Amino acid sequence: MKSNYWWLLVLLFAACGGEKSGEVAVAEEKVVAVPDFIADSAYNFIQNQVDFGPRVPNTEAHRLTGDYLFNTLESYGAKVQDQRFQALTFDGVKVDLRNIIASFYPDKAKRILLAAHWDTRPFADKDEEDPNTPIAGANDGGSGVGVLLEIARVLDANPPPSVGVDIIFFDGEDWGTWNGEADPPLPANQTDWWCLGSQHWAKNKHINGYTPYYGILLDMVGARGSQFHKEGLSQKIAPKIVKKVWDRAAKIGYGDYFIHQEQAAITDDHQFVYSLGNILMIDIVHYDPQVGYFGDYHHTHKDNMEIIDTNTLKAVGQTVLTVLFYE
Ligand code: AHN
Ligand code: ZN
Repeated sequence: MKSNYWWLLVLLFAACGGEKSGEVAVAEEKVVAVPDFIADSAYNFIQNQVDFGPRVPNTEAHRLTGDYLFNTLESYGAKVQDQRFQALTFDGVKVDLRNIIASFYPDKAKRILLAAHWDTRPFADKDEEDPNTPIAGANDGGSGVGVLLEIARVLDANPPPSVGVDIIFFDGEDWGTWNGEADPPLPANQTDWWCLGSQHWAKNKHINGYTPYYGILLDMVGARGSQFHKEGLSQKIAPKIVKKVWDRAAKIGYGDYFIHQEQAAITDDHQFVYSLGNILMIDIVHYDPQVGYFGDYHHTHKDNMEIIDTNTLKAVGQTVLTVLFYE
């Protein structure tokens, strides 16, 4: 909150200075009060998920985590809905899946959709020591949900933004094909082995004709030292939204995290929200264009609480929150 008053003073000063010297004042953006995103709180939301154990579909930890997410969103005043369905994994398992959909200020017409996946990968196929056991998924799964739960908490505790906000936790994102192996043929009603929840939701939206202004997906947004480049598909379908988010990050001091450089397009939930659901959604995802892949913890047992950093959570959370309040 302090920083908002600071900006106000700077603007007033700039405006007065301009008048005195007879210069034409540059049109300044109206200052909006943006609440604080508390990174320690987001961290705790990640810890709570990890404490349930791996959130692998068809397990008790997955069921209990789903209830925890539903109840937590409801406790922050959102109207929350479950979307339960079944899907088939690449290795032939029929999984019971659950998308969790929360609406804040459901009567507002202009809406922003925020999303993350809440399931975790059932194996650690890129781990050299122990590839056959499920990962903790602190960053891959946990971090996006943790940031969005903190945004939900902040929305409840503060005067609302002008826009309505929907938060979707997609299930079944991360049971895709084993690293390096070819995709088996798909069932008729599935487009990909990854992202089962977003595929289902995009074809069966919780509200008929639901058309948010745009969407932002968060995936792997909590690791120490992460940088976020402009993901290829996001940049292709919604360059203005990407620019808006990256410019906002720079403006509030997170330019070291949000890099003005494009990276390859990746398969992630935003792809299906766009291609099957016709909604412009961008992806904020930790992907290292130098390495040409996700971080070294990706789909290994390194993806635990030790790699989570509140500075990264703050950069992403405060940026997304600020974008919301400026809409
Ligand atoms: C690819 O592996 C190319 N896409 C999967 C995206 C993903 C997995 N995000 C988190 N885990
Ligand atoms: Zn993953």
